[in-house]
Amino acid sequence: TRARPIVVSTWDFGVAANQVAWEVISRGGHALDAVEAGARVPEADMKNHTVGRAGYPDRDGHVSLDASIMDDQWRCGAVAALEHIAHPISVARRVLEKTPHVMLVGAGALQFALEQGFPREELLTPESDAAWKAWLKTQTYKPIANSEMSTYGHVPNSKLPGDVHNHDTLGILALDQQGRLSGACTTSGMAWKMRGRVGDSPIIGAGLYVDGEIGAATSTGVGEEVIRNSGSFLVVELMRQGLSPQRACEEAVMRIVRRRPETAKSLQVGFLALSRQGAVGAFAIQKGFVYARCDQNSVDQIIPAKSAF
Ligand code: SD4
Repeated sequence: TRARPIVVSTWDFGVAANQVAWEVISRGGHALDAVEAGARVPEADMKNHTVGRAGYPDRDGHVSLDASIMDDQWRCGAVAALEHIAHPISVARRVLEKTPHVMLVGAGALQFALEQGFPREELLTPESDAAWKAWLKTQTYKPIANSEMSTYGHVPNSKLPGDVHNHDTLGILALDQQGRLSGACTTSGMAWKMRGRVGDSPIIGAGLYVDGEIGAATSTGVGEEVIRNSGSFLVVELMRQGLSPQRACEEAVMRIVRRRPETAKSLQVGFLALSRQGAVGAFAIQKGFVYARCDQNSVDQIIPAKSAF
């Protein structure tokens, strides 16, 4: 039996990623190709300061990118703290395909990318450079919840263009016509992070997890909290125990809220999940998390997620 294909991804800018992923799915392509193609869209977007090229740098001015990709056969690849390569998701895919490893980081990841023929580029745009220099004046590291207009990776109260858009990490999950699931996650991480900081996005089980028998999950928000609760793995495991994708996302979020109530009040974490059967769930700590959905009946849909607060 043919599955009903679907693509979902985090945030409103997931719409553009879904369109490209859907093209792959609708011509009978593999979900893994779909999520990679989708993730490349925000990576190339010069207005998106939280993914790929034009991502905001760390506090020392280095743009350092994290990404992971996984299919339904337990095949996965990831890169962390990768510099000078505009499409970390495609490097993660090469790690999956061409190496005996799952994750490459820093200088080694860059070396591998260059060997694989990816061009070395300057990813810090004049706009991001200006935002970083503005940040250097105060140097306060305080991620603002997305509901405040200025979202993660954005300068609070900044007048710089692009800073009011709700742009964040892209997590994208797809179910193709053959019923194959895959997921991808790509980010420049928290703006003004310490050099060498790695978030949840490239960590299999934290920012992304896919189990072909059950479903897939991905996350956005403050990665430290997601690593702490092995968030995406937790969501999928809860689904294995019989929870719907929606209930699984709720439980994973509420575990953070219950364990660290004071911390949770002021930060955002959101999960997005897709079951093997094509059911979708999403939940976040704070209001403001939305996801984009594309299937045969609905394209370019943006759906607000429910939240704990
Ligand atoms: C990280 N989860 O590096 C990413 C960033 C993000 O909302 O999603 N921000 O922690």
